[in-house]
Amino acid sequence: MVEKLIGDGRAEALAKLDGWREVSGRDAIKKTFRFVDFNAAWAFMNRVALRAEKLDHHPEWFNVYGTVEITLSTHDCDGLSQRDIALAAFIDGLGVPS
Ligand code: H2B
Repeated sequence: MVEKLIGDGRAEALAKLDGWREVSGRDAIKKTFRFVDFNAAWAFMNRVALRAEKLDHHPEWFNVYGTVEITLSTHDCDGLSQRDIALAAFIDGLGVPS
């Protein structure tokens, strides 16, 4: 079972991320990315997808043309875990505009 992030550990983990917001009504974080066109958005999604497969941790996402909205949550603990933080940090590290 994956451990849910709570309390100080959760606050510390979230503080390391860039621009991710907590989703209201569920235990998840979300960030929106904007690209010049669909091609750029898809290239980004491909990079995230390859990492998600490697981590065995997958995003919930929504794409329209150059916009990609990503929601991260851990289904195995029905909330936020270190796995979400790791994937979010990887995505931040790609250095794309948000
Ligand atoms: N992704 C996310 N976001 N949460 C999970 O709990 C999860 C996952 N679990 N990807 C993984 C796959 C699990 O279902 C497999 C069996 O390891």
